[in-house]
Amino acid sequence: MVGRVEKYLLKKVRRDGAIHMTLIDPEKLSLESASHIAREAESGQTAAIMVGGSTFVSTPHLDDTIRAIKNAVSIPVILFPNNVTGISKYADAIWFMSLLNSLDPYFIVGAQVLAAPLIRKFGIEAIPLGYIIVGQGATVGIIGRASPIPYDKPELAAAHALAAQYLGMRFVYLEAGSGAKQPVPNEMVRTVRKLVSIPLIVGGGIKKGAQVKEKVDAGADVIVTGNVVEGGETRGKVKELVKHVKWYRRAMKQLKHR
Ligand code: 1GP
Repeated sequence: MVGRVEKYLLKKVRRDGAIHMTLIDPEKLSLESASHIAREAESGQTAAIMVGGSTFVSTPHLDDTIRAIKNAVSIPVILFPNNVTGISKYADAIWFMSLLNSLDPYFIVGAQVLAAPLIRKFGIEAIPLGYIIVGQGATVGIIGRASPIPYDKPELAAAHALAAQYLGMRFVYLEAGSGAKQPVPNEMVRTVRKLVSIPLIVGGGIKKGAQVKEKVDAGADVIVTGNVVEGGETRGKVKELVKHVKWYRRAMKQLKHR
């Protein structure tokens, strides 16, 4: 069943062409910084706040972080868990994700089995997501025991994404890893876009508006940034990224009206 947060995201993607989401890593930030960044990101027009990190965070700290963010913003707060410890009852939704190119069944379905009853008990909206790690894979690749898809194998990424769609997942995420030196290549985004019709999320190492524009032009529906907005001046940075997210839609509209 498609829940409230998912409906909101789909509607926004349809309306704006593509959207931006801000990732907040509770491992790195105090409660004050997390809520400050979320507030600034919301006023910069990010569509939702994702909360999660690649390594361990205590559940009480995660709970406190989500509550602080919820108090600061009215946009949805979506969990982006790396394990069962990444669940908080205070969140609006959770990416119910399977790391499709993990070598360890725990990250494909094991953690999900442990998490499912808890998610039901807490009444958190679950949004099914196929998660694919590409390139160097960064910390998440190591923790998730992934066999990352090389940057020059877009057809492999597309095969994974198509498998996600055929398995009934409603979103697919191409992840270069937080702080990746090189984001997911445009060619890979383009190849995946040609094959799959579910919304495509792209993240990892994206810092500049020009990169956002390229990914959206190649077919990304959702751009996720984390690191770049953590260093201060969040509002201005998010505004710039969002401007480029919306660029494509505007350009298409202008073409239509000619
Ligand atoms: C990581 O894709 C996200 O899961 C965001 O990456 O922190 O590099 O923006 P960055």
